[in-house]
Amino acid sequence: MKHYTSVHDIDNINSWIEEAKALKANPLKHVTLGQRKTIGLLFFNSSLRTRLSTQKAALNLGMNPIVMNVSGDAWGLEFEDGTIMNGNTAEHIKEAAAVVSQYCDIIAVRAFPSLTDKVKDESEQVISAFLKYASVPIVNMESATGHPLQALTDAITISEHTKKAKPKVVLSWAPHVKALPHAVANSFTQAMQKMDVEFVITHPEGYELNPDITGNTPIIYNQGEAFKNADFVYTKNWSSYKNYGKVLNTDPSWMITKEKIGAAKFMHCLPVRRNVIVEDAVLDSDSSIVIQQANNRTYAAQLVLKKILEDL
Ligand code: SN0
Repeated sequence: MKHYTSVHDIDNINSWIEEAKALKANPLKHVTLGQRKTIGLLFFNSSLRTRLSTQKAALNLGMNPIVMNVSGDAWGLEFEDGTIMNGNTAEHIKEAAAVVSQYCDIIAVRAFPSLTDKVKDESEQVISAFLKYASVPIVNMESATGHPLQALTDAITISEHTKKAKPKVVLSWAPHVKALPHAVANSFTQAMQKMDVEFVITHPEGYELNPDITGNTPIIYNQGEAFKNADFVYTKNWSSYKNYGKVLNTDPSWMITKEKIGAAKFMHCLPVRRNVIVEDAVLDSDSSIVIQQANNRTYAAQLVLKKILEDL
């Protein structure tokens, strides 16, 4: 594999899940594959799981990770072509990506959307510029519209925890005080569409995700109805897509409670706001598999890096 920027780069999700489970069973099996290879992790935004699990994955493959908080520590980067750079940006992505490519065999990038400029966000300005100007493989560690490492993790976790051949999986919106990206929900939707699951989405009206992504997936505006016979309730807040980046609703009746989810397992990519997105009683019970889910971040990343290293 050359790059991993979207769920569409997963050619066969079932075989990827099995490969990831094998890595989890024997994480150091390929510890010489990445020897003397460097991965650069570039963060334009905060991270806990992605930053640590991707380093852990690289170390399990014998790679050397180097990490930078680009927005805090690097020069202000310019992404527009032909600009007179007499403002706040000191370095163009053309030079930056070319330079970092000389230090790294793989570059992984996290860059969230503006949530103010839909056209710019959908153009995936940052990840596209790295794809264009870097000369090494690029891994998406959450971009404006997708979080494919998280989605692969989620697919692995559902496969590990399901008791049925075809479980019912519900993606539920939940309230949040801030405007959050669509990336996790988008990639989760794309992953579930590739898996053999009964998949439905529930959210208040006005919170429809990009219809090009949801496609034929059923959208049920009544959360209780959507949760009937659910095996997995995957929860995430996102801001409005139609009324781009706006918080239309913080209705606490959409919060996930123990009563609502019944016997279903609770999943969330984390970080999660307790008693806003989900009540303590869920997170502090066996219904929650968020910790096990986060552990799988390492093996999802390790599988992706392994596939890239094998094609270097
Ligand atoms: C990010 C998001 O895309 O929603 C990252 C998730 C992996 N989440 C947040 O920004 C949460 C911030 C907050 O204040 O709760």
